[in-house]
Amino acid sequence: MVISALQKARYGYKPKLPACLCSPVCDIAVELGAPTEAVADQEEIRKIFKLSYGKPLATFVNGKNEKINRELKVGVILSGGQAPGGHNVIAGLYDGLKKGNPNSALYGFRGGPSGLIENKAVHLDDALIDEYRNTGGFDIIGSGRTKVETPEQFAASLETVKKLSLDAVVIIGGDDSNTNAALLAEYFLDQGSATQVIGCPKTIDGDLKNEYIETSFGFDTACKTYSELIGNLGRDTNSAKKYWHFIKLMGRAASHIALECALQTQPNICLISEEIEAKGLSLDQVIDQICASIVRRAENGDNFGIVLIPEGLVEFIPEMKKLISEINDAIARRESEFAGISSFIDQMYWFSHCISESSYQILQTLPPDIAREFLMDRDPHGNVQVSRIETEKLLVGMVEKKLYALKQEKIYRGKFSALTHFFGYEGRCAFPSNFDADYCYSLGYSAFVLIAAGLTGYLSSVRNLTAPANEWIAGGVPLTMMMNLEQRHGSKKPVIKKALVELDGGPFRAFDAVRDTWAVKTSFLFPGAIQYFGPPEVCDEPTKTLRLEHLRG
Ligand code: FBP
Repeated sequence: MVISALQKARYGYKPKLPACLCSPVCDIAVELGAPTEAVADQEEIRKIFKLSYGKPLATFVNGKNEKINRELKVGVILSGGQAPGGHNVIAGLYDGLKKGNPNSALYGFRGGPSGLIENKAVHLDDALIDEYRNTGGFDIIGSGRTKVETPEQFAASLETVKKLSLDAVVIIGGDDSNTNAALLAEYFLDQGSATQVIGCPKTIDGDLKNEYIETSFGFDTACKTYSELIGNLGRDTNSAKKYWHFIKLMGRAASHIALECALQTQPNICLISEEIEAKGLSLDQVIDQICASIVRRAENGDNFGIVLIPEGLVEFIPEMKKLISEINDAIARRESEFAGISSFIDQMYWFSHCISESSYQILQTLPPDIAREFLMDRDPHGNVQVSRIETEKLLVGMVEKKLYALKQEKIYRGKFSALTHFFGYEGRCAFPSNFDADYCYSLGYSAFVLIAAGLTGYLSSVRNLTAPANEWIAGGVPLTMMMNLEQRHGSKKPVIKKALVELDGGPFRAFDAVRDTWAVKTSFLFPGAIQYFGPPEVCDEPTKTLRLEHLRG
């Protein structure tokens, strides 16, 4: 195999672990706290998770652990979108298992949850694990978005774990995948199976977090990668002074990525979906905001700038949200009928009868290419695929129209030339930053300790993340503790609560305090590429989001 010089150098990187996990495994004890409750809808959640509800928090401490050396067989799944550090979760889990007992075995399920359902297991050994240490991507076993939801899929998953005699399954995924992990843990218990289920918090979107999960892995590296690119564009446009760059950033519903990148690069404008929803702003009002900055900068002779747009924006603008939800409902209600309509014109005609008049009018006023993107297939969770809607192009088109009108009124005298970008896939498989490499390895190692302790229905948790790694606190959080009921596909379902940007939170307040200045005055920062070797203040610094959230705590 031919590898790059950086890949070779990263093989030699030894991820840092919390002090409690550096001891020999027989000296890592598990301390259990008091029983826990779900964040909301406790009675309903308790009824759904009869056997796994309300488990105590687990914290690892120094002390004797006699159970940790038993031989274990574990299966691991990478679920959902790629996030830098996934390979290190698997490496940490593997190393923990082998330290516990050299005869323990780890199997990877290929292609995500479908690998568990269809028993596509691959035995992971030293040679394979070593090939992927500290590298980005999920290619060691692949990932997928299949949801374990039908009785047949649950039964097939049980069949697989029985066939492989697995002691545990580790699911590395986001909020939906870990909701699935909780349901699977409950199902196994209900079926009298001893197979445990442990989750690990993954997603570049950064929306799987709470008091005990300070961040999901991958957010750090992805934001630093996008910020490098945004900084480069900032410097380019500050040199040539002729383009406005409209940059859409991944993140699905939450605007955490856009906000973190704004804090790292200081663009002229960063839209925050959660704020737009809270203020009930229409699309026209959002355009007015962008144009206000363009006009003011043009008055200073600055006909260039940077605009950051969160991927999920359209779902937070009231009239667009209504449109999307009506489209979703119409498709869900008459799925097979809709699937039979192939041409865009016929689809539009179909919707003219299936959604409200006001929503249909909006759909009609969208440029045809964008309207087509609104009608594309939903993901397996029934969500619109926001990564495929070119919001950045929609905004540029509307801004051009508005500026033309302002020119007629002699309010705007500048020159507007825009370029659009979408940064998402570019950051999901980057070499994990030192932070993500260390965090992920610790999460995987902690998953092993939770399994050895016989726990099920837990999410691996590593906290105190703004401190040096040896001061991190490791343990596990019961999955039911993070749940509430939400409307999904027409009925209330237990789900892990998604963490959106909090408008009274440290990161947003820090941004709010300076954004008016950035809107007019060029204030770009150029963070540069992620550094893997060098002083800790350059290589190990966590995200600004994490620092600012900790300040509040
Ligand atoms: P996860 O929530 O599964 O981690 O995926 C996040 C994400 O990268 C979003 O930011 C984006 O909207 C979506 O995945 C894209 O999905 P796909 O990889 O299926 O195109």
